[in-house]
Amino acid sequence: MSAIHLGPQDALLVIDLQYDFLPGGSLAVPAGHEVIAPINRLLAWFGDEHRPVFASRDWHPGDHCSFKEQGGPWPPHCVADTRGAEFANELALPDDAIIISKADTADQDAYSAFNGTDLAQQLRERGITRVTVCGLATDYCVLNTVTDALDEGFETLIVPEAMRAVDVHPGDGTRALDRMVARGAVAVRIGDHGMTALSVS
Ligand code: VGL
Ligand code: ZN
Repeated sequence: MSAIHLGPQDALLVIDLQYDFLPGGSLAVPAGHEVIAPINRLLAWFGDEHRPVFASRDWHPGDHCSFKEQGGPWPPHCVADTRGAEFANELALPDDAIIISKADTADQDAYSAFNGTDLAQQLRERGITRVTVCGLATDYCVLNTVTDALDEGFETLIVPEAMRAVDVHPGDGTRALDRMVARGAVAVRIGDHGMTALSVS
């Protein structure tokens, strides 16, 4: 197991930690709240090292194409400027977190935080070449963000203990993790102060 050292190349990406994806929300991810404590440890560490934090959010209009009423697969969720779209209050986001809103027009969905946003440009402007990805949900927005990050040329660390899956089909989350690693993401675990790479089996 090798320790990860943060440097000027690093940023943290927190994916969609919004009330509608947490227990009680309209598209609750099972045990989604369990990621908050590990993500807060990551936030403390990246903060100590003065590394930038990006927080994505699903930011849908009320008639979004992914909603069942519009023929999509999901119940209405994360409608812009509603409580369900707010970041969880328990999440210790720094005041200077950079917020990336996605899927904010009615006719397009975007699971990836890179899709239709300026995330890649904002990372490059800051000299970021490596991202650490955590959040919800493993099998949708995290998976698509991670594969886009790799396609965009970013070295990509993933933190399985700081993610949870929707698991529409049992095993979707595990398969998503396998796919991310197969594409080149490096799985890490959170240690006492920092992260270590998990050996790939
Ligand atoms: C997500 C389903 C629909 C996600 C977003 O954040 O993973 N999943 N919209
Ligand atoms: Zn959505």
